[in-house]
Amino acid sequence: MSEPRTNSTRKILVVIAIVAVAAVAVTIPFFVLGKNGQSTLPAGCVKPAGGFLIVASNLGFNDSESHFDKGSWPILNVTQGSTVNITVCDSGNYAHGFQISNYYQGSLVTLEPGDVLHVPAFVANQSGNFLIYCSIPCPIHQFMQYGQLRVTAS
Ligand SMILES: [Cu+2]
Repeated sequence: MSEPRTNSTRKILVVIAIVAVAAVAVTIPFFVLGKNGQSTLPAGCVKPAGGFLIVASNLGFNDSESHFDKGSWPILNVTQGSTVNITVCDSGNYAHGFQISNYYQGSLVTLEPGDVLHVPAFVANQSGNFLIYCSIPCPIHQFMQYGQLRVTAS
């Protein structure tokens, strides 16, 4: 008489174990995302009107690590002669440099975690593709070397 009861208890335990494993599997990515700084942006980390927002997280510039094998990222498209506004924020755990070949290289700009950088507005007077990259050593440096400002000739 006691055997069926034991079997149903076992079934219930198996179901509980499956539910527990599933709950942990669903929850883990949220902790990982939190660690990567994706859930909270620094105060003032806002896309400028008509401009671009670049978030430097532990996953690169705008998650460039996940685009690493697909080519340049991030890509900022503008027309020659237009004024370019870019805000860069550091939502991750590492300091980064921020440079744009030809357009924003005057000084070595370093972003500390939590920093928000408003790149001084500039006019894209020269057409072509210009590299956007991190200019100081950091743990994810290789994923922050292939951004592009693409200036289309007017
Ligand atoms: Cu770097």
